Amino acid sequence: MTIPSTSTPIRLAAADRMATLKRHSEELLSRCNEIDEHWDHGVFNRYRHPVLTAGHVPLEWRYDLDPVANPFLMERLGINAVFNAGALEWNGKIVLACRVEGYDRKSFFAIAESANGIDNFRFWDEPIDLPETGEPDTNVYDMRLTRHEDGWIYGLFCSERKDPAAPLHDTSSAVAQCGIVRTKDLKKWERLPDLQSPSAQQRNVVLHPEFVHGKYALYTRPQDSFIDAGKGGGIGWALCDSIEAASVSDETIIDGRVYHTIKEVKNGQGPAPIKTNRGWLHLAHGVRNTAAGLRYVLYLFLTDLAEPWRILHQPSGYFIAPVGSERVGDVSNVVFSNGWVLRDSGAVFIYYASSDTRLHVATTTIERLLDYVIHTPEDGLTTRASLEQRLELIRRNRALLGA
Ligand code: M1P
Repeated sequence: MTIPSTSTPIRLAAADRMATLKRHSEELLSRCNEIDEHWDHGVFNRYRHPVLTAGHVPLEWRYDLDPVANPFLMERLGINAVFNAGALEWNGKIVLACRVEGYDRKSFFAIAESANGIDNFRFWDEPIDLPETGEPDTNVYDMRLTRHEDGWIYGLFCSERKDPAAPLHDTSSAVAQCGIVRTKDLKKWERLPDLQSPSAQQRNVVLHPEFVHGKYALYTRPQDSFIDAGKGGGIGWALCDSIEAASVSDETIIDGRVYHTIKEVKNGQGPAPIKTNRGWLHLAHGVRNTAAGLRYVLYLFLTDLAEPWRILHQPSGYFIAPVGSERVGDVSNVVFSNGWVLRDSGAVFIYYASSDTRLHVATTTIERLLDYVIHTPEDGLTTRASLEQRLELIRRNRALLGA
């Protein structure tokens, strides 16, 4: 059968559609974001719209714009989701190193930039051209950006490969390890060897911004198997002599998993901690099981300035949990964050993804976060302890109210 050449009406229809696609894309990209006034608990602001979605990805990354090669103007390489982003202030703007996932389930990293950090995020011309090691990554995701005192900006991310030990019928078992890149300009990235550690699996590895005892310091997450923590888990702390051949032998758990808490099943460090006058402020995610599957929430804790592995304060419960439409997506009931920025004004922008699908911002101040982390009661670990915390609050309030 001979295939007819594309007719003029088809080409004109494609041109029309291109104009419409461009208009819709520009409407989405330039949409203003506003604080959600219905959300008011004094800790942080939520916003009406996500800051980045699959729809924000440039059309030329998805469509073949050549009318001869693609006469129907079909999307050739669709984008499934934009989520889990590392964050940095860069030339007075906010840049996000996003996890962009194609229809083929593979992720890549791409920088999106906004002047105010709240709306009008636009991707740079091309995704990050990430070099490989000698062992190709099947997938990469969740880059944490750290501006290290050695002068480099590091990106630590998860590199996933099929488990070479898996039996033939097992097409799912994978090995997760920590990939490392560094840059000075966010454009040219140098790949360093993956982190070597005693753990079978490593995800959520984060570089501490300062040397500790003259060494690079890492937050790790040792795990026995790909999904479950097994006997491992918890946020680990490890030192290494070199970042160019990063290797750790000891991982000390500084924040473990605990029964009947928001981090019962697993937890992981979020972005690099923020240095404050009261200590290092950490954002992390905690995971528990429910009859409907895993639930991921975010929590905060504060560690000692001189001993960043020593926890000083850890509020009970979650700091951010998915609400409303955030609860639905490819992996529902998930919030995850690997990026936040402290601005000179004291404002803190927290970039969190919902349900592995889209990216949001929450804004607050460092003053509020420190107040929250220092003064929110810790988890008493029993229902009686929780009840006593609440009774103490109620009775103090009733006395204030003269009741
Ligand atoms: O699907 C939720 C998250 O699951 C993983 O996080 P963790 O290793 O803590 O289970 C990551 O794959 C993350 O990207 C994802 O958002």
